[in-house]
Amino acid sequence: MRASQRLGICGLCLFLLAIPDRGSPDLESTARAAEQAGPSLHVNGARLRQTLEKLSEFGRPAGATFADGVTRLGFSEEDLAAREYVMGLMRAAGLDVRVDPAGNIFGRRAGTEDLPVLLFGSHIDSVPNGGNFDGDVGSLGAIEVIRAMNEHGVRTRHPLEVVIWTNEEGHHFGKGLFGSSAAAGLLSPDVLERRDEQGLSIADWLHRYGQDPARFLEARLPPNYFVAYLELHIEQGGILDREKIPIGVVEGIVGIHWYTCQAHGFANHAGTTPMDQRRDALAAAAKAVLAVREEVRREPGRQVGTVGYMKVEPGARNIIPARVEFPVELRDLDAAKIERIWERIQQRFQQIEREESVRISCTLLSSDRPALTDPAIRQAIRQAADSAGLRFLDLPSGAGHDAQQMARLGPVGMIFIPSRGGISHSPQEFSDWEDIARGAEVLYRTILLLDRNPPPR
Ligand code: HGY
Ligand code: MN
Ligand code: MN
Repeated sequence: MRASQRLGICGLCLFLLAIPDRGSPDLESTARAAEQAGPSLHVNGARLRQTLEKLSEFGRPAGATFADGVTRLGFSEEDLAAREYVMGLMRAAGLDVRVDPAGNIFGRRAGTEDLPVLLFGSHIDSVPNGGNFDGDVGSLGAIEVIRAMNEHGVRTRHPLEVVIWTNEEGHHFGKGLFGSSAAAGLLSPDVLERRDEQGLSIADWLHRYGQDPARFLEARLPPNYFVAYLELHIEQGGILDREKIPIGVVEGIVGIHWYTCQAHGFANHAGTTPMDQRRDALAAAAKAVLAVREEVRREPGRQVGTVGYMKVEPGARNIIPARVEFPVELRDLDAAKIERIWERIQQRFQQIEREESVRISCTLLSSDRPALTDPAIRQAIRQAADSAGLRFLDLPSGAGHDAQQMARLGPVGMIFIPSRGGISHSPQEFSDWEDIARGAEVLYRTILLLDRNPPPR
């Protein structure tokens, strides 16, 4: 990890109080006031925490507590209810709220000039049995920034838009970054026919989200829609926590390939079929899992590969498994490396087919390109952290984010805060409330800096 760690002025302590600015109307002095505010926060950490704790109730298991995490899948009743709560927060903050044909929620705050927007936000859907911070911190942190600007009488040149992306995790329907992909014009309408375990299609869910699937392609944002896209997010890894550094300046976001594979064997009697006459789909799939891990480890670097589940049929202890479905997920900052590793994995699968007399077939479910963040936005984030007296560290993102789809449309930046123990996609996912407030403060200050000096096109 290139630790371009630069120490900012180390603030002695942070005040979790909104320091009332005397409402200076002009932009220059407002932004400068923010920069010169030192470690005091403009955002209200206690208020932000309260909204995050309320959001965590949508999809919390019955009888559970905050610490038990959440299941709030994109395109689910829990997500639908949570969206109403979040849109209520946006309206209460004075934002003009609209929902696009892919279900993405936008909340607009007028600027003083007719300019492209400064866009910032994240997602509120979760993985199954996930945590209460992934996506939520950036989504509700963005709304807290708007409230803080209202309280401080801040006007910006650029219109500001908070965005809540639909179905970022993609657990439903196997298309991650769904809403931001639609906004980037990367999805064709045939994706709407994908069905979930209840037999409902994405089109059915879009109707439930108040949208007309026939207008799906209108979700694509026009060219030059934003001058910069920013996303505050938990790191989901352990670097910042281990280094005890509160702010991460994201260098780039990994590409992610999702494949779905099937091992096709032959069901037969477990007692009467000799061991050398079996076509055992599960034994073949087990070899395939280890082959994925070996091929990912075969070359140096940060690449990762995962087989997250197996579905075995018919699934009885006295029948030789006939069919096994398993996913393969590959990630790296280098798309060519992902392809190279996948080639090697497929060769290993062909060898397993010969050894086990089992056919293995795989289809590409989705692939999202890696994305580098914008240097000028990275510098603005460093400057914002510095002005708040916060140390920062440049680092890559091993997690995928909506920002990587927005990078197709314009300059993006991401601000990370530490994840305790590097744990995420788990009920044990946790970030300190002070770190969350600090992250929102850096988002606040970065927006003001970019408003005055937007990144070059
Ligand atoms: O899977 C990911 O990297 C992200 O959390 N959706
Ligand atoms: Mn996320
Ligand atoms: Mn996630």
